[in-house]
Amino acid sequence: MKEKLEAILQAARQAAEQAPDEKQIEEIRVKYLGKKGELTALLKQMGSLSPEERPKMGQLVNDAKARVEAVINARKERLKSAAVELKLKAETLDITLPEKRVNVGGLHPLSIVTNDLIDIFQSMGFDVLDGPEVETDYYNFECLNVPADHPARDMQDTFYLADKILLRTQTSAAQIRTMETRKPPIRIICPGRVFRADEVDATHSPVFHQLEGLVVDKGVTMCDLMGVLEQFAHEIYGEDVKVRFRPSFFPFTEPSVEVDVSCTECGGKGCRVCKGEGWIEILGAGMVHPNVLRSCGIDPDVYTGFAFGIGIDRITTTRYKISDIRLLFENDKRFLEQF
Ligand code: 2NM
Repeated sequence: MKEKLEAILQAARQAAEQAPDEKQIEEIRVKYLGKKGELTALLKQMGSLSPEERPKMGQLVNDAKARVEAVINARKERLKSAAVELKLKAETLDITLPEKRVNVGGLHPLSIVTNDLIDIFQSMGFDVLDGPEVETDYYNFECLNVPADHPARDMQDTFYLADKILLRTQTSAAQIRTMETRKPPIRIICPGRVFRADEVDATHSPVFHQLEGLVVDKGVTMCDLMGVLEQFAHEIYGEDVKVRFRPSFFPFTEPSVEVDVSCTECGGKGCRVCKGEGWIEILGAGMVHPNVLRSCGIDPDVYTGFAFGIGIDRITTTRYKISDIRLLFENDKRFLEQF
């Protein structure tokens, strides 16, 4: 019986050590240690032994079972870690591979310029606001001191949606709404889309973009207007440009000015871009008309203010030397990918 035990032990150990995978090691376990296994069978044969031999032999068989079990478990562990290693090897990432190019898109040139303008005015303490694109005649014209017979009110120039309902022709309406609800000091800018029934050509579009600004407080003067706008012109076009204020007229400001910078193309000598003038107009501005303040419930004897309007499309086309404003609205990827 002892020899038989030795032989089984030897065979089990060898089989376990050579088992190629987890399935076969399980089969070996059943073959030797299972209920009908060879070692279990040996235990059952102990009845034929003498009472003195029985415990000794029992001890030997149980030792053998434990040893076979240990060999099997060790082999199981090794097979398991070998499988994990194999899996890891198969899933290895080659981090030296060049990455797949992802097309992430970018900002529209108008958005780039608008963001730059917002940065400049925010750094001077202005809040950014917006308002509805569909406006009433009251907020778009009446409040702004634009008389009923003014040409801007003509159907030819303004998109009317219904009686006294229109697409805003300037962002001033948003500023009027702010003056009605906020108490001075007010320092705001309103960037946004505006609409005019213009004929489309290289410099005109029925949809364009404006950034209007408004400052209202006690003691605000023309000097403040000039200081802020000169600072703005230098930030957007550089310290070297010259800035010029020309008298002008707007119904909502008095006095009114237009602001020019020395031509960014020729430096002021006169060229195709400035049409030989040496100057490029960049914005309109003025001291807010007392009628406008009054219609917003602000006492013009206590408060004064200045306002300005900047054409964002114009700044964008001059900055990037875009020859036709229509390029800004066609969404041609070949154009947009250049920014
Ligand atoms: C311009 C020129 C001058 C302007 C006026 C106002 C308001 F709401 F305060 F009355 N906002 N913007 C203004 C003044 C706009 O655009 C060329």
